[in-house]
Amino acid sequence: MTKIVIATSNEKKLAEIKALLSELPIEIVPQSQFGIESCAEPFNTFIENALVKARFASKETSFPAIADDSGLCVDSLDGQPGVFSARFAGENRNDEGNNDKLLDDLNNMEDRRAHYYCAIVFVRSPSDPQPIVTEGIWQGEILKVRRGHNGFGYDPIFMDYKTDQSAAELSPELKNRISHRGQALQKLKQKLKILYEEKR
Ligand code: ITT
Repeated sequence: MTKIVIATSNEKKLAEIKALLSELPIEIVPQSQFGIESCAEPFNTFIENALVKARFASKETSFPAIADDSGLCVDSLDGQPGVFSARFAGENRNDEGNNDKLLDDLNNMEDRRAHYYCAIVFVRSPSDPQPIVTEGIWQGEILKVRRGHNGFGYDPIFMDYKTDQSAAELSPELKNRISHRGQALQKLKQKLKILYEEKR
């Protein structure tokens, strides 16, 4: 079975990715198994950062790699925290602090619309001239107080428009069906199926 490295250090993300790609005839290996450190994410766009993470993991392991770069974009903050979502409250990643900062920044604000965005990149090798790129967007708004205990990151304060529940109130299965990451991974899954199942 083909091995594919998942280029993330975020265990919660890894679990979501694994769940969605479980039916494919591939062996999913987290980059932690190779002792890989996170690489820098210096770009202003999610797609560029996902590409750099995927290439780095593929280079370090010599296997194909999948990376996710994602974040929360708030309309009234001109799309912030965006690519800085993981480090919104400072360099030390901290979901609690990030949520507190966002709630403070939106204090008394009427317009609380926001969306999660996810770019997924798959590379066959570090120099793959044809990376597969997919994306997903999840619309909602920022709550005034935390709700729910599932998920990670901004999930307790992100309300999904379709269910009127916070992302942290959704079951992991439902979140994966409708989320930005779920949408991007379902598209990737279709493309990987063609690559690994139908190739002669
Ligand atoms: P890797 O780079 O190692 O994959 P990371 O968590 O640093 O892990 P990103 O740079 O892509 O990943 O930052 C994503 C951040 O966006 C994440 O830490 C959360 O703060 C937020 N985020 C993305 N998807 C989310 C989700 O499904 N639920 C909640 N927050 C999410």
